[in-house]
Amino acid sequence: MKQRGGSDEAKRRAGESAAEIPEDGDVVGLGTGSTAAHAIRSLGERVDAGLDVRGIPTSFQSRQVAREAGIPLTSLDEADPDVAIDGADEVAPDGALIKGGGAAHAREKLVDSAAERFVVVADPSKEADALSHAVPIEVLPDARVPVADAVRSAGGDPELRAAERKDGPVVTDNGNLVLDCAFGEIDAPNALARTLSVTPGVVEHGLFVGLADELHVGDADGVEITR
Ligand code: ABF
Repeated sequence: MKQRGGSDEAKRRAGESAAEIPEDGDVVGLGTGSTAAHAIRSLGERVDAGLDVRGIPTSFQSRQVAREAGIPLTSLDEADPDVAIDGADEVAPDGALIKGGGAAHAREKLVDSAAERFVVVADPSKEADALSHAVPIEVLPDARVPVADAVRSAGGDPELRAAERKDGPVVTDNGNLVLDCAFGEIDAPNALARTLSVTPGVVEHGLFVGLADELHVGDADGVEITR
């Protein structure tokens, strides 16, 4: 699995810390990315030891990790998550996030926002004084050009995400494309989020504002938890 940014040890500590949260009977949103994968594997060890939880994956990748870890799965059709554990690409001091580096942010936002408690797992490389990472926007394939125009009108610089291992674009689990949109430092994430949300053809964007309840940041010495 691709490792972005910080050390795998820091990610593992953060993931293991968050995996301690779920209790018997809980439904757990299972995030995407390498940090969330540590949480899923750690939760799988607790399931092995007798913990009774069900998971709701946020992507094909997290579904695979959860199946390998032996976590029984369910869906939003059946239950709302009590807890969701998910990674991030950038975390601001007020808990606003940019997500979507794994192109899974549409289902991540669905599951994370449905959860009673949304726990973000990260390493220190993700923390920033202000959000400035490019914002991933999942778009319907036919909407690529009009959405790119709308992003430019909003002051952004859109770039179609290309697949790493083959010619052509990244295609999401939902069959859509991703525009990575650089806005520089984002002064008003809420306003930008609203603008993007109402743009026709946008399936979902990676600004997660006002959603995170708790942040677990791992480093070489331990885990810092912020609520
Ligand atoms: C997902 O994986 C994303 O929303 C975020 O883009 C990314 C974080 O990846 P990692 O934990 O591998 O750094 O949670």
